[in-house]
Amino acid sequence: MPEREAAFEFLREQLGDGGVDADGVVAELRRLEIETPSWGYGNSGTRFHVFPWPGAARTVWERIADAALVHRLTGTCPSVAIHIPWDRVDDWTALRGYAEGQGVRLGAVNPNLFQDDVYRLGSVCHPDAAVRRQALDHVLECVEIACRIDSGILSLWLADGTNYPGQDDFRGRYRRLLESLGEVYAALPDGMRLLVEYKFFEPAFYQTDLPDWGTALLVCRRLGPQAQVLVDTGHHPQGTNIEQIVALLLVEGALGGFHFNNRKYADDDLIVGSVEPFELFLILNEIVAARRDSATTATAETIAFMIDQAHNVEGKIDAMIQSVVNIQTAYAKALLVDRLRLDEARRAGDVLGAHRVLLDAYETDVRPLLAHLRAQLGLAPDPVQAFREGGYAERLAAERGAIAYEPR
Ligand code: PSV
Ligand code: MN
Ligand code: MN
Repeated sequence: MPEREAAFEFLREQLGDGGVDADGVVAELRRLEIETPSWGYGNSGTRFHVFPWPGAARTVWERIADAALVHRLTGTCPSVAIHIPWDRVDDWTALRGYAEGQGVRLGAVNPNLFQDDVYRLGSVCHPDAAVRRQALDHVLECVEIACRIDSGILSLWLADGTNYPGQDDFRGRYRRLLESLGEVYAALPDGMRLLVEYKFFEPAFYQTDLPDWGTALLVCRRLGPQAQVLVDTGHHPQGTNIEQIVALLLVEGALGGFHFNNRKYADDDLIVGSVEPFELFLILNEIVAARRDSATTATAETIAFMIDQAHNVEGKIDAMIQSVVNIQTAYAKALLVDRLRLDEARRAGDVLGAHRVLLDAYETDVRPLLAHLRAQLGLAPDPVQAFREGGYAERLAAERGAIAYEPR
């Protein structure tokens, strides 16, 4: 028996002693799907500089090809989110066909309401009705694109807000927000979801129109059940308890999806789980718990797991694979939590006993489980190593060169 399988057998036995069915965990891991973002494959940077990365994707076709490579190496990323206009093409059937030929499908459609000069004072909250109209027409075009590519998700992030007290009227902006999104909602076909993303800061630094999960939830409540909240892990103040937000949104049936990344950088450029893997585990633990609770299973089962990263000083594909592996790892650990023991400890008031149940799962080395899953899928046990040793980066660098490319 190869060493890898022996490690899995050993772990299977160990987990079995604790009442955990390792094969069941592997089967659940197999169902996990993570969407990667087209914009994470091109060059990007800070407002100070964009460092060109040799081989970074330069066109939408290359971005899709790179997402497909990530899927081939990980087996868990069958779809790729697109951003309009960065990924706009004349022939959507052709792009869709190309993606499918590469083994992936087009996923969430992200409108862009922040890069045009007219948006200086906002987009759908702008004081001028003509600008709001332009913004809405763009979002409505994205709904149409989503229909053409058969995507079920429109994910919306607004850069709207103000920089100075007195600059605009809070009540007026909120009403404009509701009215605008009401028009978007009315255009959604059955089965399409509008995911409303919040961010507590930037690019407007005094006031943000969708600053937090509470405001996003209020808006979704006004709109209807096809509108849900999108939690971008990078969009919170440092001390925020994101797993609690996740739990509350699950109970409210309002958790639509995630944009995974690391908030250490303030926004979204670092690899998810690279700095706070325990937090990622705790977030996924809430999801697993909600899946086991009949009152929340339905919502928990439809959560869109999406990565929202744009890498500055590192290789794009390598970084994306590491992000995927970090999510898989945290999810595998969340699946190991002994929920019966946790419940008992909680009921007995055993504060630290309950905490230790989580630590037991978190401290388990799940690499043999993941390697076993990949072997089932016919993949290399370590996708990062497979990418690094497969000559992909060198081949792409030779083909594409190092041209600074900014999609804007
Ligand atoms: C800006 O903060 C942002 O990172 C949001 O998280 C969006 O989801 C993303 O850009 C793509 O528009
Ligand atoms: Mn995001
Ligand atoms: Mn962001």
